[in-house]
Amino acid sequence: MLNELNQRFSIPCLTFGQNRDGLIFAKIQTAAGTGELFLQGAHVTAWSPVDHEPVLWLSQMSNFEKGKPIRGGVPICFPWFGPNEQDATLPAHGFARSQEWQFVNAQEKEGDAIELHLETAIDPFLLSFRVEFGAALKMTLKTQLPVDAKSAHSFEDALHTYFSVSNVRTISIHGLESTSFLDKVDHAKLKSATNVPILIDSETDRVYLNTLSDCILNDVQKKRAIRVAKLGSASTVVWNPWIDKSKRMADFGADEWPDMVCIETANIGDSRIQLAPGESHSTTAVISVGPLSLSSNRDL
Ligand code: TA6
Repeated sequence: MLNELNQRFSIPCLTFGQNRDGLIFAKIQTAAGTGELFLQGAHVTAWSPVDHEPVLWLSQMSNFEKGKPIRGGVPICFPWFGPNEQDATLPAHGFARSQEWQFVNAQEKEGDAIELHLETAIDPFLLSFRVEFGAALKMTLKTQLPVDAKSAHSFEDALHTYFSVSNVRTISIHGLESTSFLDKVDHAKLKSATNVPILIDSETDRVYLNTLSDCILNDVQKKRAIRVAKLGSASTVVWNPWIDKSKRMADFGADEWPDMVCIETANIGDSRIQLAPGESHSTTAVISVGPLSLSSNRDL
């Protein structure tokens, strides 16, 4: 399989490798930056635009084993988000992140970018994932319900992006000030808009509702702002496990929580997507890095 991939798809900026547990990954190196993706879960695990520090966070404790989710990067949550409400024995966040995807194609794009295309099937859906590694990281998850499906079906999805930050206690997240949310740290209670940027000072697990807004992650210490733009997504999740939850996760270092925050591009709960036979839906996130764009003072 590895040799076949390297023969069929290898181009100067793309090579395939395999870890000791047999997981195959693609390494990207172009004039626009570097990146990495594992075929298991079509999981982007690294992206660094040229002249920038890594944008995505990956746990030092992560598994890289068959059938186990990777902790960090961009897990794809599908066809449900979080625990399965009907059957608690099913894996959290669905099947997509721990099953092998087929590598379909690699294409060089403008601006020294490269797009990878992968596919998989999760009954009754067909999934296609395209990720462009360039000056920006552009990811699109397309879900199709085949025309011969017997009835309509619905799903939840998320591009569960882990961002690398200098210190989660000093960052601010902008763009959700006027949006109400479900507070999963407080029994999923519905909370009204705070009208201020998000500051993380305790375990945070929020599902922002009915929002098409871009988010800006302002990291003063890293002197950078990360923009998360999106299409086809009506929910945004913001997560940091803080101290206690970090200790309860085996694949997460007890002292790693200050280094990351998740801003997830999703369709969850009332925003779950319903497809009729033959229909499809695309969820897109476009991540870019730039200079601090908002006042460097947290309390705006
Ligand atoms: O996206 C936030 C969340 O749903 C949290 O509730 C937390 O559990 C996180 O995902 C990680 O989930 P995982 O199944 O990867 O441990």
